[in-house]
Amino acid sequence: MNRKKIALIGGGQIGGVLAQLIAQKALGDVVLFDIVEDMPQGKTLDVAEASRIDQFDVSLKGTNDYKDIAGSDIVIVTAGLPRKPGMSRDDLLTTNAQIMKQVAEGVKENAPNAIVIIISNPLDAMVTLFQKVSGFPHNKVIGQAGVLDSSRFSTFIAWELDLSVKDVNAMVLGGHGDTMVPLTRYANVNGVPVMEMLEKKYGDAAKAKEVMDAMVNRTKMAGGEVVKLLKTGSAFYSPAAAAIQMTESILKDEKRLLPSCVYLDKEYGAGGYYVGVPAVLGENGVERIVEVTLDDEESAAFQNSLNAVRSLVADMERLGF
Ligand code: TXD
Repeated sequence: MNRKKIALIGGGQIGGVLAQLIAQKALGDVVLFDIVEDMPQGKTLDVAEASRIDQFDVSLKGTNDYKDIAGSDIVIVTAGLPRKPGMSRDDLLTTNAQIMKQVAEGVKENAPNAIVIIISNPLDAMVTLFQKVSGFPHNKVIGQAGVLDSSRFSTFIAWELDLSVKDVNAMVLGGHGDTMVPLTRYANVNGVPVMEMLEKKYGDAAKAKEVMDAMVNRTKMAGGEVVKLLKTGSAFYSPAAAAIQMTESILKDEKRLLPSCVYLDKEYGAGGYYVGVPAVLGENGVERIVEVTLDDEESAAFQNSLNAVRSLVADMERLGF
């Protein structure tokens, strides 16, 4: 049988939606791993029982045993605690680093050839740690943040301009935190610059900038906005959708250009850090990194975000990881 196999490490809110989306899109067989007994078995049973309705033939297995992930083509990691209201993503560092270390060891031992997508927060540090502990090649360890942050930004632009989000192209670079960098100058609607459309709408460049700044700020704070409303847990539908887009690009070798948390050596002058930039994702994982030309202001914002990632990684190392 040559169906693809996708392992999900963490069977919580995002893990459950991932299992359902993979089944509905028939991307491959699913193994849902969690340390909580019976829960992943219950979730996969529930998703599988919709197979007649949703017309899918993939198999779904819930497990508490890493051995079941053997032979996985893709591993998506959501294991870890989510934020509570008032917490920053970085507040999760110690707990989630302990979890990520165990996960990296489990994946290394049981699915050594997989391409891995990390979702757990604080994202940039968790991707760094997974790669360090597993020793997997950098092109096979990728973080999901940019696809979601960019979708959030695009959604706000579509609402503001009162047109279909399908035609909005907007990208967010940098770390997955408050310093992220929504690229306003490149944002467009089927090629028409968003700034130009805002200036026409308001007939005033200053007002257009004010509206754009508000959308940029809402994008930066979008995760927290959802956390505050949910009160327990953080966003889960949209992060799952984002990881599925990356998974599809890899499994089907689509080579889509997606903002992803990838390892940068010389690119962007990053010097050996994981941070969000546009990357071509295909059957080999990260196949190419695209360097966007940044003006002085964008470049300073990107460096600021990179510095935040550097200090997060330094904190993690100080904690002994
Ligand atoms: O865009 C992004 N990258 C993100 C990331 C957007 C939103 C949320 N993001 C982060 O994803 C969030 O801050 C969390 O760190 C993860 C997972 O979020 P989710 O909402 O799915 O959290 P849950 O529902 O608490 O699920 C986490 C599961 C839960 O079932 C635990 O039992 C399990 O992780 N868990 C473990 N699984 C395997 N191994 C270990 N050691 C383990 N510890 C806990």
